[in-house]
Amino acid sequence: MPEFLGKRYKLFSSENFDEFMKALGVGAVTRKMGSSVSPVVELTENNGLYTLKTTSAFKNSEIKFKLGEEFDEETPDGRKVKSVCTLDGNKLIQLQKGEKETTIEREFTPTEMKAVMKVDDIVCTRVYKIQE
Ligand code: DKA
Repeated sequence: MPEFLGKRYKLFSSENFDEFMKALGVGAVTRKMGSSVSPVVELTENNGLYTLKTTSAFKNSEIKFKLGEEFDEETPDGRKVKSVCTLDGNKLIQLQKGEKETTIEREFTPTEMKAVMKVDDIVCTRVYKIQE
């Protein structure tokens, strides 16, 4: 079982998140809330069913998926999208299709998780540190 499953990673740094949310049409109040919190992210797996939990004072969200199988997702800001996740080594690659196409690549290491999120020509990078 990959070492990063079941570990909790807390947001440590964030670049371009406001621009990323703006490009997705997220309103000013939600952007402010979204930018002010440091979510904790945890990926677990049980019999091929993966759960990605994101917890923060603003919102808790959870997606459940099987690798390569499309599922319906409601994003923390309320967009309804079709998502598909694949795992490439220690990198979880999520493609979200809605009004816009978004990719979120989360690379897990024993000490941190780095999320690179792309929409249009915007690249947002968020680094999360492992919680002991
Ligand atoms: C995270 O996991 C952020 C995930 C991206 C959410 C997209 C828009 C959120 C608006 C509050 O840290």
